Amino acid sequence: MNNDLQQRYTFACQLAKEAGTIAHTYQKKLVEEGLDIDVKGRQDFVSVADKETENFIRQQLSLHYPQDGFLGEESGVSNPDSEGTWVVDPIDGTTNFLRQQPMWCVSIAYVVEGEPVIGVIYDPCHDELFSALVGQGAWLNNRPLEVNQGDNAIVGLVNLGYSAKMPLENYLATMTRLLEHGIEHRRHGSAALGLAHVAAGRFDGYREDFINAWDIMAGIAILREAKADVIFNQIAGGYAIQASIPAISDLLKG
Ligand code: LIP
Repeated sequence: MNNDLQQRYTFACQLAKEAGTIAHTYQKKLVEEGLDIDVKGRQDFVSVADKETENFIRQQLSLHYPQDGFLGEESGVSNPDSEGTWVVDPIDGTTNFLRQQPMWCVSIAYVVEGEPVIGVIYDPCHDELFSALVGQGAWLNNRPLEVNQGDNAIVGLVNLGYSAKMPLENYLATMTRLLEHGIEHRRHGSAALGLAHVAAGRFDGYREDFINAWDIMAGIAILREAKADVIFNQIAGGYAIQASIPAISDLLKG
């Protein structure tokens, strides 16, 4: 294993936890102090917590890996021609965060030639670190993760994401097809955490038909190491993502 990658993985795991603590501190102060919130678009918000958490991550990565590229949801791209790029969502599930709900996380991925080789997702509300380094397995804290490979899986629960950038009919058709096959769904509003929960066996699958790189790259690395079926395609302006236990991959795809 490339020692540099191993060092980046270890660093990213610690960095995600430190960044998560910063964001969680903001959330805990929300009720007393409030937060300045900007509206980026329909159901798309950003607060000083997002910006400060991303600034911290970006500064630490720039200090320790100045030659690496960076793509952050709030601050954009730097060093785009570097060999590897850190792809970061400082708070994935921003709407939940701002409404003092727990379904949000810090997502950090290291991507080489368009493929995530390190994925780290930290949920500060539950102190859960989901992580993977290519070839080294997927982990939840110190527990190895692997999704159910059989066709005897107790299949029943899928996490769906929705973006208004895609026709509502697509989302409704997926929901209907699943329900017609007796499969329930939830919609938590954090793609990164939803993907991590598939790797942990809490959902049988995740699908979202338009999503950004910073929402999915860490989850893809983790799910591939957890032996899930992962399909992600670049589309105009973003990606489409699907990940599941093998038993329902075709049904989820439709
Ligand atoms: C969110 C995604 C979610 C999607 C939301 C939003 P954010 O990311 O994780 O899956 O449906 O529209 O993009 O904005 O909370 O970082």
